[in-house]
Amino acid sequence: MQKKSLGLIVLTLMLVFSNDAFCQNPIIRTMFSADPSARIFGNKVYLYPSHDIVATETKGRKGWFCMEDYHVYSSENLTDWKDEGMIVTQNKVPWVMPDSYSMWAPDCIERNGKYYFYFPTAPKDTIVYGRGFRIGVAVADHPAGPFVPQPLPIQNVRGIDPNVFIDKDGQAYLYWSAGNIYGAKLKENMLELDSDVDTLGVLPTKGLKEGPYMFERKGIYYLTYPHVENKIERLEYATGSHPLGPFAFAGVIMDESPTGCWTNHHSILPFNNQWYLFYHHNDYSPAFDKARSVRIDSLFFNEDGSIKKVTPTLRGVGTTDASQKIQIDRYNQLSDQGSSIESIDTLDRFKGWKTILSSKAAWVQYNSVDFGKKPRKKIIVNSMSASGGTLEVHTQGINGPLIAEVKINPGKSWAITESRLLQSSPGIQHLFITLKDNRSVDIDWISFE
Ligand code: FUB
Repeated sequence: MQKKSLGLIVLTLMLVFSNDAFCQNPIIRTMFSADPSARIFGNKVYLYPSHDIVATETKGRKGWFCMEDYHVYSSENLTDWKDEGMIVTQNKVPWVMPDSYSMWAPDCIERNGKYYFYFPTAPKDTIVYGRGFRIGVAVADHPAGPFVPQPLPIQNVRGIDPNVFIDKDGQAYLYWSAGNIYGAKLKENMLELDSDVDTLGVLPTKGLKEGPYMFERKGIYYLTYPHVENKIERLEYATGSHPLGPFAFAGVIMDESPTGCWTNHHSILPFNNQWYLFYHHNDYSPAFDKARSVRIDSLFFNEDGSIKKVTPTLRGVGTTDASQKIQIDRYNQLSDQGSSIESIDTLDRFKGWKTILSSKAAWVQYNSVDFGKKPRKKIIVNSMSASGGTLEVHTQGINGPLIAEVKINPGKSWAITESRLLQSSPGIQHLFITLKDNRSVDIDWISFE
């Protein structure tokens, strides 16, 4: 075999089997994930989402939320996420109704070296607990478990979407929802309420409110929550000077989903001097909005402490290493004409997306690619084009420096094309990929060597 083709095979295998860094949205690409609660424990961010699955005749209720367990994920940089495995499952919690598939939005917090995982679900003893949701706790010595569920749910709490906050003075609070948002003090043991339940009622009175998430910044307590102001949920917040309020409505964090995903659910945290919003959207399930996926975008504050509205992006956060597969379908911007994004395989949406450039001068912009210190020599493009076509790659702007011209051969299946770079600059670059003529090209990913 010729050296060149052997090299190409090795490269292809490396790219196929490498541990991809996915800083784009959605961030979990192997299963559905929703209701993200992100926490910093040690030097890592841990993500505790719900785990949507699709109901069948024998599993859950068709057309509705269906969740049987929870996984936890960890990351040191918000871009590489590791699935640490399943931590709690419905039929191994003593008080939970078997096969109820109702393991909804959870949260987790650390206190004195123990990790407390809070989760809402349906109890099996409806005579004792009534119908509807209760909230349980599972405890671990490590953020990724193993978690041991408590034998009974928390007394005097009925509802969903638990959220826990520990104030600077060490007092812990539990928040949850049941149409409205409720809050109470937690005992030092983190397993029992230590006060009456407050309805946090100065929020908008009309429309469902759920998914509370409390945080404090510069003495302001932010009670953030999804609310149905119109037809579907948007993320809002209220502020106060005490963890149990009173709170005054302060604004909208994220508008309703432009494609109609009915729920949104979030958490907010600072990491390495930047604030982030974790939320969800039904990226892998466009026709069914109860199979959702976690996203991250940056969040910013105004001088007065108010939150700037976050516009959801596909690009997400962080930089992308130039030598990895750069999924340009998670773009920053697309040209108005001649460009589109489609699933690679509509029967298996977890295969991801492709960018289609179909008319002359159509373009896609992908920001923050890290070229490191050494100059790169070539670009690798995984693409498909029935007619063959030519791509141009610019940096800095559509008319910025031309770094590559890639001629794609005609073909009916995905193929890798390599081209020498015309020039290469170190550091972080924004990429602009343009179609040179009218011959349409589908692009799966690009990479630099
Ligand atoms: O995931 C099930 C429910 O959908 C959550 O508990 C709500 O917050 C909404 O996201």
